[in-house]
Amino acid sequence: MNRSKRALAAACAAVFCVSTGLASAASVPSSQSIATGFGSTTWYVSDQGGTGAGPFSGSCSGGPGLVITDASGPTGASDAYDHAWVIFVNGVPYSVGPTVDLTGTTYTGPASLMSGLNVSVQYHFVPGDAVARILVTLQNPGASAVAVPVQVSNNWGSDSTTTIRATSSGDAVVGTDDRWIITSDSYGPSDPVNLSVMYGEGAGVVPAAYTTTVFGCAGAEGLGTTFNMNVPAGQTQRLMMFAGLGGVMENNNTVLSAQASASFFASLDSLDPAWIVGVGQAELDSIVNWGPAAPAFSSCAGEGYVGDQFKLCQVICSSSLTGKPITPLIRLWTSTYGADPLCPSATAPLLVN
Ligand SMILES: [Ca+2]
Ligand SMILES: [Ca+2]
Repeated sequence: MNRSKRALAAACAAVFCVSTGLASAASVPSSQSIATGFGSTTWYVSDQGGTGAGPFSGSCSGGPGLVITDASGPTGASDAYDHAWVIFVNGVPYSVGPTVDLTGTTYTGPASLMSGLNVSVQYHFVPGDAVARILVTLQNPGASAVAVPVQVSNNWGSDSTTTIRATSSGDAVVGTDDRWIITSDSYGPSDPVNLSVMYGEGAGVVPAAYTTTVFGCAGAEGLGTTFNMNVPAGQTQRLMMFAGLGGVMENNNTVLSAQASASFFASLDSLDPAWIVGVGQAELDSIVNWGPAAPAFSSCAGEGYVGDQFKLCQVICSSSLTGKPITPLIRLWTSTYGADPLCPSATAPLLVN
């Protein structure tokens, strides 16, 4: 977790943007194992996530339902999940059927009419980190608003030894004020550490409830999340969530690294650009569980900087484009002006860590 890693990720994101743009869409069977190349990180997906009894009861019976059945973290530690990231609409699991689109590491299910909404779910498995992005699209084709609960159900591989290691509120207790939650087993950890990011700062829609008891699958320990949605007629709303494994941005399996990584999942501005690759502006604008991003940087002059501040802005921004070391300049900026500088090369503040 350091600036160079983050800057590198941003640069890779730009390149990857081009490569995914060229990657051809392919219709593939819905059962897939997707290794992302970040250590041994591997995600297993299928359409067997049904429980027979809704999101937070029943069992992993294997009925229709899109699911990340399991995942291995960057170190190769296996058994992150016993079925997770199943999306239920009013208690019914979203199912993709026999085939899906797989473009690069982006797995996209077809739209399915559920409770009056066209629902689709996409999993994007980030190549450079042990991170999955879960994007739920709810499109209302009707003439009146649709109010419906959307439930997200995760059963942990850590089973009866599940331990809540950290939450974004600063304690080890799960509450709806928690944007993210880190759990693991009570060993080394042995199974991959699990980071679950359910919403961002400034969100218009946050979970109405969390439960740590879900459907049974080698125990019922997990994280169940309920969003009470209300999608206006003719409109589209989206929910974006993230899953992290092990050290998340580091190739290890420590709670400390997962916790350091979690701090980057605060807002649209702090997210690594690589994590939202492929999500267009219109889609970002429709995401209701993250607050809007800060206005884009225009230019040093356009920001209204004058004198020394204008000159320092120019040096930092031109150096950030050429890759020269800029940390001392950023420290000077931050200590003088009390905020992180912004540059056109970065969609997020240039954080000093
Ligand atoms: Ca379990
Ligand atoms: Ca908490």
